[in-house]
Amino acid sequence: MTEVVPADRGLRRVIGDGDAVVDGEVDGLGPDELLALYRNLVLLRTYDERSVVYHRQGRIGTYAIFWNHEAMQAGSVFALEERDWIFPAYRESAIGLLRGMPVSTVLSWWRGHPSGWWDPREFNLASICVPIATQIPHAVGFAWGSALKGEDRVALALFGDGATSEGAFHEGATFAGVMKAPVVLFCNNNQWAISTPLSAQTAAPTLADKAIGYGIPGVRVDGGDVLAVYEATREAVERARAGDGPTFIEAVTYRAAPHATADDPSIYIDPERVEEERENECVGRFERYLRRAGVLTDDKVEEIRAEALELMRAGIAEAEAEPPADPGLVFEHAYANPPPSLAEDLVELRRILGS
Ligand SMILES: Cc1ncc(C[n+]2csc(CCOP(=O)(O)OP(=O)(O)O)c2C)c(N)n1
Ligand SMILES: [Mg+2]
Repeated sequence: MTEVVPADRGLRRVIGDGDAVVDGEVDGLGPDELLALYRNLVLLRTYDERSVVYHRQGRIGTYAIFWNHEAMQAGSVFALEERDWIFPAYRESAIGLLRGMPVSTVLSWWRGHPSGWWDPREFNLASICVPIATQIPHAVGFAWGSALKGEDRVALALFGDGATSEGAFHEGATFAGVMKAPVVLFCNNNQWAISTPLSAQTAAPTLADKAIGYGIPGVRVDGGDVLAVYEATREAVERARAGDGPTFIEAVTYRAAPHATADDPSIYIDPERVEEERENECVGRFERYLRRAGVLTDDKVEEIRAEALELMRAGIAEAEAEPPADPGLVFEHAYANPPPSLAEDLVELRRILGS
């Protein structure tokens, strides 16, 4: 039975505001799990903030900032088992850190270095998709294939609001619904696709409404509330594991940083709305919740932040210690039978690089 939360109903939330809106609790999450979740949020936040600095210092290339997306990433992954697979987009480039991937690997990816490539089977993490929505049919096909093989695996596909306008989303969601693939379609609705606002993206009242057309449940959560994200994903994972098929989750947030380091949002975005979002950003919200619950102290915050910073320092040092890649790699994997002009291009590239 399809259930969609109507547009006029509030988003699902667990974290209160420390005032009139009281804090909720999530079954099964004790102090240890809550702290583990906080650690994951801080790791992602630290990665993101340091990466913007590294970009400005010319140490990594163009970077897709995910500031304030951490709750959606950490919350959804926390609901998975290790054997479940993640299919990320560029906005989730550092999600592998939550699976024990070294920081240097992710940084190397952004440095365009081959040491940033990984074997997806090592972390049950597919490679990052930059073409919008292409990871969705990958995730659905993987999930269906796993089910056919009798494996107990769920796939989590992460994508943006803009991705829901792509053919690949439609194809993946249709297929997932019909085949009852054990997949979670997780949409981070940050209300922008570079400079295209949500209002120009769709006439649907909510993105979760789209789920009706695929015959799958659509749920809406506050994307800045890590506990609501976790709980909604856990339910979706349980449905998938029980053989009840996919769920579409729309996590609503608002992009509080530029699309990427190459973008200037000041010419199209509403600065007051950004300010509002930044004040209520997701890591601080969870931190205040944990303090109210008596789970987090100043010392613990310091320790967790220092640990994450140290990981970043070591990670960038390791990435920068990699010997430069052979420029021939740029050409090697593009053609089975390369046209002769490419050989000339490579000679020219080697001349310029002095390699
Ligand atoms: C197939 C395809 N078309 C266009 C682009 C160019 N492009 C890069 S990011 C982006 C916006 C995507 O927005 P959304 O899906 O909301 O994700 P967000 O960046 O907000 O996380 C576009 C159109 C692309 N990468 N792939
Ligand atoms: Mg978006």
